[in-house]
Amino acid sequence: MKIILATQNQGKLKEFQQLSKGMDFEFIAIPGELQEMPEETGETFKENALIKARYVSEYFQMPALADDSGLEVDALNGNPGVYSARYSSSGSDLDNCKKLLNHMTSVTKESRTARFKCCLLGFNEGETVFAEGTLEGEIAEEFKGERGFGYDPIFLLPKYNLHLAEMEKDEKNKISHRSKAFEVIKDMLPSLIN
Ligand code: ITT
Repeated sequence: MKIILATQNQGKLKEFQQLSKGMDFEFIAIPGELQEMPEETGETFKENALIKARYVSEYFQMPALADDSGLEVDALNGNPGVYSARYSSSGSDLDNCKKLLNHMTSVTKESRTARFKCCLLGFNEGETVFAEGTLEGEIAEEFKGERGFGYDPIFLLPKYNLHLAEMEKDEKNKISHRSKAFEVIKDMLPSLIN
């Protein structure tokens, strides 16, 4: 059974392809004929995941799985949160990271705690399944590492003494917010399809 991954983020897509290896489902990218995704007007990750999954599923009349995720920084009262992808004016990964580091220059090491959150929502014929995952860490003081995407170069995992972008992709996929959510939702997907 094919499920469309309702994302335009290549970094997420690559992680899903690896996470779903050996499964009964085939996850496919959004077919080329869909020109635009709807605006993410939700106030929560879950609302935005529903907007994306429903739109793609109804457009193609197929099951779809959406990922809405982001970074919550305690010193910034949980921001950028649902605005993580649109934090800087360009919205590029580099500019988003630079803006975040600029806002954190006066924040001490002890107060730099943050977490990635991932909400996954599957949609088919009006039915939904949902799961979420979290990865705790800190906002680093500088960029490190070339792997991953988004905020990975400035996200420090104190337990490993590594930035997320320094980790091998297999290692990130063992501990990430996305893999935790995926681990839960993968067992719910059959109920959506049958
Ligand atoms: P889609 O909506 O098309 O899926 P998007 O990139 O716009 O793609 P979101 O609205 O969910 O996705 O925004 C997620 C933001 O959080 C975006 O800036 C990502 O770079 C960042 N993010 C999510 N997961 C991440 C991860 O594992 N590592 C680093 N940054 C991540």
